Parts: sequence; structure tokens; C-alpha cells
Amino acid sequence: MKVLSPRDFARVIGVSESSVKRWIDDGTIPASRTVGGHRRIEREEAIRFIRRTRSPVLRPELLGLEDLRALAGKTASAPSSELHDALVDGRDAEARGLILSLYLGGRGVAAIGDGPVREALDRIGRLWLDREDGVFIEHRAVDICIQALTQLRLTFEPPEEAPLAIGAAVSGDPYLLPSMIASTVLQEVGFQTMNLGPETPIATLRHALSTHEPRLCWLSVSAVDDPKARAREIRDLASWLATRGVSGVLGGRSVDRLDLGPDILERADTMAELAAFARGLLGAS
Ligand code: B12
Repeated sequence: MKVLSPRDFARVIGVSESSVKRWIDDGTIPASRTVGGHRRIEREEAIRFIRRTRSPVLRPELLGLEDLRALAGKTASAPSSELHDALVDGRDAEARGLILSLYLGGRGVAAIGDGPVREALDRIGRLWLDREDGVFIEHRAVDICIQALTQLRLTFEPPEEAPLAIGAAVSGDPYLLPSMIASTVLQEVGFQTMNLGPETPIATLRHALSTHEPRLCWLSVSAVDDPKARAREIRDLASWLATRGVSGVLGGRSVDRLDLGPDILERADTMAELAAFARGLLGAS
């Protein structure tokens, strides 16, 4: 599924094959040629074209995006509450399809993370107060969001020469999604990424940083077990990053519980801020 013929791409978006060939020939759709001279479109370029032109996806299976079928042609009019309902009911294909359709409709990963995903989970996080199955629903919802993000991630491939970003959530922080969304945002912006995930000791992160020498390090703090210890570690990490010229971005719902002092790493409250900061770094290089 890495490449599509003009005929298949034409079927995906419901236009004629000759239109697709014309767009390839005038450079509107980047494409390559087979040894035999046939035009071929990278799946990633096909998706980029769909996002840019807001084209419909009539044959999602030809792009490997079967989950869009679960939406049965519905377009998201109130994405946060539709995602919330699909997650609560465990309609996983529909939830994944919804996130995918938001992305194909032109929203960036940051906007999806800061918007529908965060909002849906915020409501789901209150279910345990009055529903016996609240915690079960919450855990399942997180798993479905992970599936959706993994699927999104597969629609873009940062170039091999792209700079590297490494990040994690700190020790005592079990939250999976914030660091995973940060990683996906950075991939979309054009970084290669290494997400070390939740409960990552700073020493482990440092090991990864010194071995792989990234351009950017992100750190997520959604829960704090030992505020003094975490603050000390993060301050040390910030000095260490500064001496090596690595940019650091710090975010997460519980950062304010840490007494970090001024000018400790770049602070960001949202994924949109992370994306903007990362774009700035890429633009500067
Ligand atoms: C899923 C979940 C869990 C799961 C996590 C599963 C997993 N492995 O990921 C588990 C079961 C572990 C859990 C446990 C607990 N949870 Co909980 N949990 C949630 C829930 C529903 C979703 C969290 C989530 O992933 N959100 C999605 C992310 C993307 O959103 P976000 O965290 O807001 O992050 C955004 C920004 O902060 C920012 N950001 C985050 N990180 C970074 C990093 C960078 C670099 C940048 C730039 C930005 C950034 O961008 C994100 C997108 O906008 C929240 C509800 C909520 N409001 O979020 C409750 C919630 C956080 N949990 C809560 C509670 C009470 C608990 C428990 C104490 C429950 C218990 N009695 O055991 C424990 C504590 C665990 C701990 N060690 O601290 C409360 C916290 C209340 C408070 N004020 O402190 C909440 C708010 C639910 C509620 N309303 O009661 N939880």
C-alpha cells in the first residue's frame, strides 16, 4: 500500500484517471515512475493531496484507511462529543475513523490532540464518579486513542535526514497519551522521534539523549509523585541540555506543581505551542 497507480487514486477521490495523470504531469501531485514508465503516487503524497484539497475519500480501503468506513459517510459536526460517545460505547473503528477524518479534513495532529481528544477524555475522566464501569471505559478509551494515533502516524513518514526529537513522561507519571501526542505532533512537523513513554527516569532519558544527540527534547508532566525530586532532576536536565545546545520543551497538566524557577526549558501548555516551537526550530536550521 506504499504506492498507488493513478487509476486507484482516481477511484479513491472520485475523479477520472486522466485528471490524476494531468495533475501528476503538471506537478500538482508529486509522483515517480516505474521502470516501465508508469506513474506511481506515494500513499503519503496521496494523503497530503486529499488534506490540501479537502477531497472526499470514497474508497478508503485503497489507501489502507478502512476505519473511515465505520463513519458510514458521516462528517464530524461536533467532533469532541462524537468522539466522546464513540469512546464511551467502545465503538473503536468509529473513533479511529473520526480522528482520521479530522486529519484528512485538514486538522493538524496538535489541533486534534488539544481539541477532541483532550475534551473527550476530560469528560470521560469524570465518569468514575457516578458509573461503576467508569474506570473500565476510561482505560478502553485511552487504548482506542492510542490505536488512532498510531494509525495517523502511519500516514506520514518524516525524511530520513530529518532532525531527531526525544521525549518522555517523567517517573511517577503513568500517562501515556500526552507524550505520544507530542511525538506524533513532532513527526507531523518533520522530526524523527523517539518516545520513551510514561514513567521514564531522567537518567534513562539522558542516556538516550547522549547516545542519539537529538535537536529537541520534550518532557511531559501529568502527575507528580515527588515534587522536590522531579524539580531537581528537571533543573539538572535543563542545564545539561543547554550545554549541549539541545532545545527542551516542557508541558503537561502538573508542571505547575513543580518549583522550577524561571527560564527552565521552553514551557508550553498545548500541543499547538509545541508544533509552533518545533516549526520555528526547523525554519531556523
Ligand atoms: C486516562 C486517565 C488516567 C489513566 C491513565 C492511563 C494511561 N496509562 O495513560 C490512569 C488510570 C492511570 C489514571 C490514574 C489516575 N487518575 Co487519571 N485521568 C485520566 C484522564 C481520563 C485522561 C488523561 C489523558 O490522557 N488526557 C489526554 C491528554 C492528551 O490531555 P492532557 O493531559 O490534558 O494534556 C494536554 C496538555 O496538558 C498538554 N500537554 C500534556 N503534556 C504535554 C507535554 C508537552 C511537551 C506539551 C507541549 C504539552 C503537553 O497537551 C495535551 C493536549 O492538549 C484524565 C481526565 C483529563 N481531564 O485529562 C484523568 C485525571 C487526570 N485523573 C485523575 C485522577 C484523580 C486519577 C487518579 C488519582 C485516580 C485514582 N483514584 O487512582 C489516578 C492517579 C494516577 C497518578 N499516578 O497520578 C483526575 C486528576 C484530578 C486532579 N486535579 O489532580 C483527572 C483530571 C480525572 C478527574 N476529572 O477526576 N488516570
